[in-house]
Amino acid sequence: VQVEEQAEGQTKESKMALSRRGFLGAGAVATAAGAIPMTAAMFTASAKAQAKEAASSPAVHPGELDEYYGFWSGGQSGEVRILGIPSMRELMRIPVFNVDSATGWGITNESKRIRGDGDHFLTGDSHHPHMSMQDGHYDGKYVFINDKANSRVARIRCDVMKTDKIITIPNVQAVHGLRVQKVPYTKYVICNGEFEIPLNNDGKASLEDVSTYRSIFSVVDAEKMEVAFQVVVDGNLDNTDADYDGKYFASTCYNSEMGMTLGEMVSSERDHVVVFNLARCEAAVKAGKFKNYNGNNVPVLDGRKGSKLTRYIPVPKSPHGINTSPGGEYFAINGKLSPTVSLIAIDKLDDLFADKIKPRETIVAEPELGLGPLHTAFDNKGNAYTTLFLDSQIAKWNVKDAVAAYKGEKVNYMRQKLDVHYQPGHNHTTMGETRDADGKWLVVLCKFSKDRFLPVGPLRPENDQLIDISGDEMKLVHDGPAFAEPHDCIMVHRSKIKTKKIWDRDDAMFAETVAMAKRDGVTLESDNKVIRDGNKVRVYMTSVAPMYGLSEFKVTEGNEVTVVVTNLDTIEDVTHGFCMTNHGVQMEIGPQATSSMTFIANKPGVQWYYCNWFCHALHMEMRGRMLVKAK
Ligand code: CUK
Ligand code: CUA
Repeated sequence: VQVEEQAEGQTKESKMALSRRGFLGAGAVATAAGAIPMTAAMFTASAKAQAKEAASSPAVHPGELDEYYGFWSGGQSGEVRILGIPSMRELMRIPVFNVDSATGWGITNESKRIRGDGDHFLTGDSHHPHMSMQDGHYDGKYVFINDKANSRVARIRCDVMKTDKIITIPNVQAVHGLRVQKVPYTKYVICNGEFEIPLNNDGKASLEDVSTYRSIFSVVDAEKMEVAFQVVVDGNLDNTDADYDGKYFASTCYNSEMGMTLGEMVSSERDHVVVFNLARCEAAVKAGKFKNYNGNNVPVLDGRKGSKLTRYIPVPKSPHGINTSPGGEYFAINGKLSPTVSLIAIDKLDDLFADKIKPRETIVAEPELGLGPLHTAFDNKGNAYTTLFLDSQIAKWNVKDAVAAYKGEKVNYMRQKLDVHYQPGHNHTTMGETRDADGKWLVVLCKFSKDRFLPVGPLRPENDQLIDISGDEMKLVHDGPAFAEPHDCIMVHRSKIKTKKIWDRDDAMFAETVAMAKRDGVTLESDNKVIRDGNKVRVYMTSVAPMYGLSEFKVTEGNEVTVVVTNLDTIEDVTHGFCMTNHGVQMEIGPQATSSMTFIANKPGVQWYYCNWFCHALHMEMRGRMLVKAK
C-alpha cells in the first residue's frame, strides 16, 4: 500500500511541472547523478501502468521487419550500431574508430588504408551520427560521425554500411558536436573543436598563457572528406546544428569564460551561441582572408567577436544541445545549468548580421522546463521534447505556446512530464532532424540504468528507452539495454535506404588491392597464386563455400606474408572469414569482396588457417596449412 502511495505521489509531482523547480546553481551538478530518491518497486508499478495504456505497439513479430533504421553512436566503444525501430533489436555493428575482431576492421589492409593517419589508434569516442541530406530530407547516402577522443570525423557508406573515410581534423582538440548541412544538400559536414588550445600548439610559446587558447569550428567537404575551412571563435564549442535555408550554422559554447577548471568554466551566468554566416565565410576564404597554423594548408578564418563572419547570442549558463526545429523556424538551445531552453528565431538572423537588431532580440522564447535540459527533439504537431538530465524526465512542451508565453500571454506551454530511467542525455524522434519529422517514436538515451535490468556487476548497461509519442500523451513502451555508450542516434525511415546484397567487384573499398593483384599478374576472380618478392610473400586465393582455392602455401620464417582472399560466392549472406591461427589476425570476406591482411610468419612449423565465419555444413573443414620453414 505504501508503495502505491509513493508511486502516485511521484506521478502527481511530475505533472506539477515547474512549481518546485528553481534555478540550479553550479554546485548542484556534482551531486545530482547519484541522488534519485525512488525505489525499484515504485518504478515497476508506474512502468506497468504506462505499458497498459500504450497506443502503438513496438512489437515486431518474428519474420516482420522494422519500419525505421536507427543509427546509434557507440560512444567510447568507437563504433556505430544499426538498430531496428521500433523493435530496438540490434541489427549490425559498424566498426569505425575501433578495432574489430569479427570483421578485421583495423587489421585488414583495406581498413588500414581508410583509417589513414589514425590507424595506430586503438580507441575512439563516437558521439553524433548524422545522415547526409537533400533539401532537408535524408538522402540515404552517408552517415557521418565524430571521434571526440582523437579529433576525427568518419563517413559511413550506407549502401554497404561500412566506413569508407576517416580524417583527423587539424588545429583542434576533441571534435565534439557534428552535423550536416541540410539545404540545399550536404555539401559540408560541420564540427566543433571542444577543447581550447594555442593556435600553434607546438609547445614553443608559453603554455601557461591561457589568453592564447582558442577553439575552432571546422567545415568539412562531405564528398572529398577534407577540411574546407575553419573559423576561430571566442569561447569553446560544444554542439552544433544547421538551418533549413543553407545560410547559417550555429554552435553552443559552455565555456565562454575560457576557464581551465570546473569552477572557472561555470562562473558566469551567461554563455553564448555562435552563429556562422556561410556565404560570408566562403567569400572570406575566396578573398584570401585567412591564416594557416601548425604547418598545414587549412584556411583558418577569424570569427572572434567583432568579425563579420559570426554573431554571438548570449544565452543562460553553459548551454549544451542545439536542435533545429523541423519547420526550420528555430534553433533550440538547451540550458543544461539553466532550467530553460532558448529559442532563436532563424528568420531574425539576417537582421542580426545586418546589425539592425541586438543579439538577444533573436530570442523569441525561453520556456522553463526543469533541471538539466540537454537535448530537444520535435514531432510534426508543433511539440518539443526536452531531456532533463537531473530530473530524469522528458518535458513535452508546445513551441507556439512557449513563444506566446515569452510575449507575456497567459498560456501553459507544458504538455506533460514523463519519468525516464535514468539521467537522459540525447533524445531523438523518428525523422525528427529533417523536414519529414513524423511524430511516431521518441528514443531517449539514458546514461544510467540502475535497477532496470538484471545486475551484471559494477558496470551497468545504458538504457535506451522507446516512447510512443503518436497520441496526446507520451507512453514509455520499451527498455533497451545498450553497451557503452550511445550519446546520440537518428531514426531513418526504411524507404530512404537501399543497401547492396553482395559487393560489386569494382568497389572502391578494395580497389587498391585489385590494383596490386594486377601488378602481380593475378586475376583475383580465378587465380590462386603465390608471388615471392624478396622477403615478401603475397598469397592470392579464392573462396567458394566450403573451400579456399589454396589448401596450403609455403613460406620461410620471418617472411612478411600478405594473404588476399576473394570470395567468389554470389549467394547473399555467404560470408567467409580467414584466420591464421596463433597469429592474432582474422578478417571477414563478404560475397564478391576481396580482403587482405599482412602479418609476419614468425612461427616455424605447420600453421593452420581456417574460415571463422560459419558458411556451410563443411565450414569446419574449410581450412588449410601455411608451412613455415625454419630460417
Ligand atoms: S553530447 Cu553526449 S549527452 Cu556528445 Cu551530443 Cu549531449
Ligand atoms: Cu567459409 Cu566458414
